[in-house]
Amino acid sequence: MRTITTLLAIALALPALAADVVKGDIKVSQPWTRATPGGAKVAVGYLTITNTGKTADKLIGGTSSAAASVEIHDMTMTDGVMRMRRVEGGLEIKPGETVALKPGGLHMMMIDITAPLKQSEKVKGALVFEKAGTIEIVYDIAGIGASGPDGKAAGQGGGHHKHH
Ligand SMILES: [Cu+2]
Repeated sequence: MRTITTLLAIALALPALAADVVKGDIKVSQPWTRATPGGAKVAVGYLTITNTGKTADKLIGGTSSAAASVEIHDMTMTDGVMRMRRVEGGLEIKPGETVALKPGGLHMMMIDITAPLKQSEKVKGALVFEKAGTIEIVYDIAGIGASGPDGKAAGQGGGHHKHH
C-alpha cells in the first residue's frame, strides 16, 4: 500500500502540461509563456489554435490576469532586423486551419505585467474570438529563454538573452 501511495505521489509531482481547451469550433492547445526577469514589463504567450468548423473565425484579442493588456503581435524581418508589430483587425483562422503562435512569429503580447512570471507556475488568460467568444486558457510558465513549453531552455541560466 505504501509503495502505491509513493508512486502516485511521484506521478502527481511530474509537470503536467496544460490540456487543450475547446469551445465551439475552436481548439486551443498548449498555451505557454516564459518566466520574466525582474523589472520586465512584458511577457510573450504562445499557443496553437485549430478551427474545426466550416466557417472562418477570427482571434480579435485577449486578456491575462497578469497583465494590464494583451495584444496579438507578429514578428517580421525588416532589413535584417526582427521587429514585432500588432496584428491589425485580428487573426483569421480559416476552416480546418491550424495556426501556431510560436517563437519568432505570432504571439500574444502581455503588456504591463503586474508581477514577474515564475518558472513552473501558471498564469491565467483568455482569448477572444469573433464567433467562438471568450476562451479561458492557462499558460504554463517555462524558464527564461525556453524555446518550448516543456521548458527545454535555449540558454537558460547561461546569462544569454540579456534584458535591455
Ligand atoms: Cu510582441
